[in-house]
Amino acid sequence: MKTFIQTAVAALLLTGAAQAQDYTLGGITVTHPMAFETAKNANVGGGYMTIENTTDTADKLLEVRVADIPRIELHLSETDANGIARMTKQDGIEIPAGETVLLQPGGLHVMFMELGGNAFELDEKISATLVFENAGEMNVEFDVEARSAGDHGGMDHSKMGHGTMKKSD
Ligand SMILES: [Cu+2]
Repeated sequence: MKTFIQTAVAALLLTGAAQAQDYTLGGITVTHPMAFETAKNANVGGGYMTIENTTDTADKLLEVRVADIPRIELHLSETDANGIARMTKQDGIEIPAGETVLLQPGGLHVMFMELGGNAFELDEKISATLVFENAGEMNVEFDVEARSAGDHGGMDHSKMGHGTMKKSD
């Protein structure tokens, strides 16, 4: 039966992988870039993905570009001992050799800013270019997905004043 179970598990893994879009450039693989739908009047939205570096050289995500969004930053969300969440602007996101880095709610994320009323709508796709120091420029599409209960640990960017943001530089 072992063979049967292994086959079944492999089939499940393949099915799961097929649902999320993967992008590969050089030794960098980006899995499931996504953003949550935003409120109509929201000015900012968060972007998330998994980035794997299969090479033996460190790489770095330097910036994210989207044609219609004038300002996009890379942020780290952290919650201090008093439960106050803060976002710090990052000077790129390091992707160490052979490692996988998660951009996820409550941690590292792409911050789409100055949306100016162009809300992210459910099932929309946002065409973006990820710029890596070594791998170069990778075109991806962020899937806009519904906010879920499991997302409550994430920061509600639409309510968060950027006055609490500290710049690391
Ligand atoms: Cu942010």
